[in-house]
Amino acid sequence: MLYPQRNVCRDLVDCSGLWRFRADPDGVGFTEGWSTGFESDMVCAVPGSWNEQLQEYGLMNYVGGAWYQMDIFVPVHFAGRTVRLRVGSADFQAKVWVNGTLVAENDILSLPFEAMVEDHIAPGNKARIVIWVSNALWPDAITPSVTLDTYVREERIRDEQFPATRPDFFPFGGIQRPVLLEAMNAVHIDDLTVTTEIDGTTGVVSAEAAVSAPDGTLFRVSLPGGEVAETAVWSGNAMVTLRIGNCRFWSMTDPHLHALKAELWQASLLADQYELNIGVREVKVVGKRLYLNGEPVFLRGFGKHEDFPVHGRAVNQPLMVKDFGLMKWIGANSFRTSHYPYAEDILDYADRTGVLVISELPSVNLDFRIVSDATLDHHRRTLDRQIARDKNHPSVIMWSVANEPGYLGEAEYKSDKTHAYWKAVCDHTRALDVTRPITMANVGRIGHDDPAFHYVDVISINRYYGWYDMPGQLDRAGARLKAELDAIAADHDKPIMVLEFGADTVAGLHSTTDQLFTEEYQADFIETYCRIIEAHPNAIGTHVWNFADFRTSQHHRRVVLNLKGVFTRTRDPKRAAFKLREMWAVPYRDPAAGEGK
Ligand code: BDP
Repeated sequence: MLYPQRNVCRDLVDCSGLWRFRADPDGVGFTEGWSTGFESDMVCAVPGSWNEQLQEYGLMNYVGGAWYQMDIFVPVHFAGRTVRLRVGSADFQAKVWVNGTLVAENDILSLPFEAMVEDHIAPGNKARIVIWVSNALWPDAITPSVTLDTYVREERIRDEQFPATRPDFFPFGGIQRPVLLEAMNAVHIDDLTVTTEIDGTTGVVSAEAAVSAPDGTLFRVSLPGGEVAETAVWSGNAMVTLRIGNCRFWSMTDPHLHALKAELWQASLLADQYELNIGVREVKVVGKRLYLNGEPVFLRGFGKHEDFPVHGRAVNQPLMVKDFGLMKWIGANSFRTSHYPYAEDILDYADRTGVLVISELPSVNLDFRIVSDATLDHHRRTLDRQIARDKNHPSVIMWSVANEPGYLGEAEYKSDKTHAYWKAVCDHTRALDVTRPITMANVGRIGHDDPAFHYVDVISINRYYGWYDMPGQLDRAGARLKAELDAIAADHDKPIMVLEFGADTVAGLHSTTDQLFTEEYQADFIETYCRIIEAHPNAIGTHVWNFADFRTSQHHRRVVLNLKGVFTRTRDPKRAAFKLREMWAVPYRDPAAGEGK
């Protein structure tokens, strides 16, 4: 899935801006024909979440459908060309009409979708784009819905969150990434898959294309160093391999990108061109270690969120640049896109800056009492889309296929059905991408005999001893954490990653003794975990929960925000940030490395 671009063969129109907006809690828009256009005084900025933006219009906690409309001028030179409409994300479900014709429907969370629209537009005129978006989830989604009834039925009324959501982050709604119109020739590259290998000092780059082009069209790939390879298209496909001598490999310290140029030629006519920044690197799990270009790596970093005042979950480039600056300042080398795929801008920037990314699917708190074939189908289709979108990023080193399934500790989780589910999900992931390891974030309530551990390459656990359990008692918490790491290591010869651990902290609250919510406690909590994890021979990383405070649904255990950030929501450092900076200035030392000396 290629991000639209502007070059000698392609052009694009960015439809960002103020779209006409209308909430539709009762779904009347469908019967009243809003898909051809509707009246409203209200606007919503795209990209943007509607919640904080339209708080004063009653939209803060709104869960349901809403309509967006924009009349966009289609340039004259789009005439006679193939035109692709691409919605970067519209959470969580959407339908799109162009000049009254339904062109796309989407139920894949937080990922792009597209439609070819040249038959529905008249270049030189405006085109009306209408998008219906709903931030309501459904029971079979890979992040299942909950309602007030769920809490009542389960006799957990004190767990009710408003808006009702199981995940511990706000269900922001809206068109949160750009809407783009891209023009290209009828003969064009639909997709490119680039994989890289290291052969001594040589970089081996394979570029495989899916194309709309007749057999015999020339597919040509070149690199800035002068390497070129070409082949004839056959049956909509083409593949070439290039070798880069004395290659500068992509790494954390030298994130070198090569601007790969893929082209389609019909005789002497250039029909299409696409430029892709690639990094030559190899990721592998061998035994209990993770390797980048043959060197073991220890991941130090965070689970994050796309979350900021007013913008909500929308792509926010100044914030992105700031966050990467803070990660560099603190000494982090990696983050996880908890708990959904992030905007492409963020992955591009990670490619440029050498930050490693665990790319997580938008699957949170799967409930194995209600998981169905439809859930597995949704999981597989999401994998298809996410891997199609993110496969060419050198920064993406691992897929996390879910966060905290079995969250309620339901008995159904430890069953053959769950084994079959994770086997199917991991098999599907490997069928799509053999070049990256797979992980999944296990929840404390399921403990360390999680069926998924048998199918993933890296075992990941989220743990909160010293917070939800054993509050204020870091000695007990640390002993428990160590015992659990040992128990997992005894059962599985695989790397272990601690993907979440953290403590809510009110910036400015202090205490001389261990006290929840204080800055000192958060710093001590994180230090205790980091020391235990780094000393464990199976551990390959610590990701603190969370990088910054973030908005949640309303619940008595959250003071507007989840306060586990080491930075506040507006990015001021808490004491733990300085503690991490001090600890992460000291290089990781592999406890197994000294053995036998
Ligand atoms: C974990 C979840 C994460 C929460 C965190 C917490 O994966 O989304 O925000 O706990 O409780 O269970 O802070």
